[in-house]
Amino acid sequence: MSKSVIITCAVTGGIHTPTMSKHLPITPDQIAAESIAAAEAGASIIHLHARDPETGRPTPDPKVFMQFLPVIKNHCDAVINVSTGGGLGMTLEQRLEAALVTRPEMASLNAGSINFGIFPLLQKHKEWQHDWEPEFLDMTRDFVFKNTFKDIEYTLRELGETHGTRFEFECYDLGHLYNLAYFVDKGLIKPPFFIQMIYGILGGVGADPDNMTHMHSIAKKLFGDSFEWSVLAAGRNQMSFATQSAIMGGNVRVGLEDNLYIGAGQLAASNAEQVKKIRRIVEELGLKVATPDEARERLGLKGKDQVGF
Ligand code: KMH
Ligand code: ZN
Repeated sequence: MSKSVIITCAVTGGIHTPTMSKHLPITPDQIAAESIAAAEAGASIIHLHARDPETGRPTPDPKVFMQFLPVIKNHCDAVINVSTGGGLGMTLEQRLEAALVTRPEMASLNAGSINFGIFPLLQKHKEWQHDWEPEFLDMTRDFVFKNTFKDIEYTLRELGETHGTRFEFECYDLGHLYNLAYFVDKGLIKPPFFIQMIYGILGGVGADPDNMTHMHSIAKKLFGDSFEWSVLAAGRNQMSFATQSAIMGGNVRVGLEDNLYIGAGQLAASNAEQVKKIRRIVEELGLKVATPDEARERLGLKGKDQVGF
């Protein structure tokens, strides 16, 4: 019997900027409303970053997170996943601050360092709402998204061991699976763990379907049946890669963090629109969508009542 498909929705992220889409949620109220609607549409995990309500710039400030996390928790059952990726350019301490304060059921953990190039997005707009937007994108020509073994171990210990938070392990390339295998061998990552394979970030592995089949088969060799896996692809490959993952027995991630569009040249009006689309696809394939409690059970999460918000 095939397992149900866990839909994660990453509602705002720290990559896209306000000029790129008027539908990108910025304020705590917008982030809460988009998250609750995505959960109602079928997302069982909501992956969250925070933004400065005035400028839309990614912020690590736990006080901003605390303006939307309790609202989401009180209005839906979805698993809340607090990003430790934050915004490009933040220190690891800044990136971890909100998760250490809020002790969520789940947090992202980036499984290796990469060049993280989002500067090609500069070509899409001539005018920007805020000065920080083009500066932020341009900075990534010379930017390494640093996630060293020390950083990963620190996060596993301080957030995982200390607070019982479990992780969405973000793997942007094949080598990141081997980084995880090192920590599995050390006993710092225990099954069932959740691997998020990421395709199409400039600096990471490209969005070629062969890369997914290869990464999946290497993950099986390294980890056997002890892991759950999910796929996100940046930009226009989002839905086709999510579909391929569902067909191969994996889970899926959608949301405006990863892609602002719903079809060619057509901006998504909301996160829920993308969740509904992948849900339709999954159900048309004859598969079921996982409930939040099914996701909790499969990923070994501590429970909604064990968080710090
Ligand atoms: N923006 C995605 C490509 C994180 O939040 O830790 C990766 C991500 C990172 O979701
Ligand atoms: Zn993220």
